[in-house]
Amino acid sequence: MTSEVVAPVQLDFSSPDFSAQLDSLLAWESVSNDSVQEQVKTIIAQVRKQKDQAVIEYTCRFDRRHLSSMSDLTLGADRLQQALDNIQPEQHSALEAAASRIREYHQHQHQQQSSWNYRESDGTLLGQQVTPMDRVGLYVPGGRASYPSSVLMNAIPASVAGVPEVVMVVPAPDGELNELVLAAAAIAGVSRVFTIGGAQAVAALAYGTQTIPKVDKIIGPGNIYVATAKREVFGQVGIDMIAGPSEILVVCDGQSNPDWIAMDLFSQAEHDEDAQAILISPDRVFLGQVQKSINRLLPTMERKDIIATSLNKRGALISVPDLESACELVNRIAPEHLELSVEEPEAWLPKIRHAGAIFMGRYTAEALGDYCAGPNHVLPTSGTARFSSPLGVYDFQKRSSVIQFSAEGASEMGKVASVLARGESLTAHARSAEYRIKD
Ligand code: HSO
Ligand code: ZN
Repeated sequence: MTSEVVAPVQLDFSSPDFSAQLDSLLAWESVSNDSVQEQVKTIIAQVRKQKDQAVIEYTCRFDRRHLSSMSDLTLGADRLQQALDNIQPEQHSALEAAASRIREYHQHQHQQQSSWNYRESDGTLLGQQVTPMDRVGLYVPGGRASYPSSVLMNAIPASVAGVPEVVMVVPAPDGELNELVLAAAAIAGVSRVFTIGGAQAVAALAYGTQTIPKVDKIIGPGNIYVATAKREVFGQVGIDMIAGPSEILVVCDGQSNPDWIAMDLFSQAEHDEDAQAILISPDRVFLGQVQKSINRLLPTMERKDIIATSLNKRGALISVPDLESACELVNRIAPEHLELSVEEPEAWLPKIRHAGAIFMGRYTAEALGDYCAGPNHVLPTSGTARFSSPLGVYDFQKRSSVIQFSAEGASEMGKVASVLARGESLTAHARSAEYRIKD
């Protein structure tokens, strides 16, 4: 049992040790383990060889289920519809409300991703054609981190991108299913659900079995077995990023309600003992007030043990000389979620270069972004916002280059290609281009 005393480390931007302290605060080893990798490789090989039979056997073994055929693992459209009846009407309408905002946001994103082309003066046409993938597989974990909101966030962009089939897998340990997850799947337009999980589910989606269709890309979070399996099948199929623990970084000018800020830090700390919640402020008195709010509010929290462990292990209160240095620090940390709880967030926004999602102003709780603001809650973690972006419509599309030469264009460019091809000693290339040169 974790103690309820919470003391996130206190750091000072101006101290000479700060850089080293920051590095150790942010250090995060993405999980990888040789023995897990061996087991995962065996599971993948078995599923490739024995297909449905291997999936059934692993599911009986790992999820303690009694199954005779794949039909016991398959949920059709009527079972998903039934889940909508099984949940509270209030939950149903909240899921619908969230889904429609997520859909609308991603439709805007879709409009920015269209095909384009241009014509050169001799009639040559060049462009890019954007097309959706044919089929994607969504992995939904079982247990504590089985989030209906994540079903919406993963499946809706795929359907907005025009992917005709989204297949979902979700383990049902001991036969237990989460009705809210199934209801979210129904609302998000998931086509089929298989109640399987672990590396065997990833392998089945990557290679296909008699029953489970092979997909083009596997998305969605999972435990170390799932993450390892996704890495193993990458190349055979596309995968999304391997998510690390949740993170929140709050920059506050000291004028917000300290209870609000403490609860915002808790909101990500409660996900996971490895989650990271950091507050940066130029106001030392305010940092002390937030520490007091943390102490007072923590005992009221259902997940107080997880929050306490997370804040003690990876949390921090950082004092900075001014908001300018706060922004510099944000860019070094490149957090998954950034709250700019300051008077004029618009003035600071242009200074933020690296953050998965930016929550502007005192009213914009990060939690709203997790559920219903509209933008995606699948975001780059562990500093990867330096080079990657939120999950979006673009993750379910690919681009094809389109090239059409006019006779004249082919003649002109044939000369260029011919010279370059001969330089590479590729004569067939050269002659193919030369055929089209006009005399
Ligand atoms: N904050 C999580 C997503 C989530 N929150 C799901 C609540 N449910 C991503 O870091
Ligand atoms: Zn969250």
